[in-house]
Amino acid sequence: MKKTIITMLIALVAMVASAETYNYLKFTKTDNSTVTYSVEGLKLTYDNINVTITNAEGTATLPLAQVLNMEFTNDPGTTPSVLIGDVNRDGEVTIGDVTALADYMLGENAVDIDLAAADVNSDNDITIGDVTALIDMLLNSNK
Ligand SMILES: [Ca+2]
Ligand SMILES: [Ca+2]
Repeated sequence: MKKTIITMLIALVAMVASAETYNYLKFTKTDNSTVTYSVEGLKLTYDNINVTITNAEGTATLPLAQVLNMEFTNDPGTTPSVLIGDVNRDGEVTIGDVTALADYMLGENAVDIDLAAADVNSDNDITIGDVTALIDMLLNSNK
């Protein structure tokens, strides 16, 4: 079972994290995007659903189902380019993203959105202001 393997992998990485000399931990996601975290102060915890990565820079959570691979690296990687407004990660900004964001705001737990893309007005918070900004964006792009 894939989830079991991933869970074991995370346990293993968590175990060797302090012994390694690499600077970064890189996750490859099922959509082939990658996220890289500094190992400074790194701590990994996980449950049946998510892996939580805590380091000196903060805390991030990844759904286990999206984790394809993880490895240590000295390459900081490139910050994955986020298409602002593409809340549902389908590669374009459409009314579907407004719906996804609205569902998220309404607390629909099943909604998996790209929080970085959803912060349309760049205030580091997901609020109704982002819904408004997203709608403005759509209106201005004539979609
Ligand atoms: Ca979209
Ligand atoms: Ca915002």
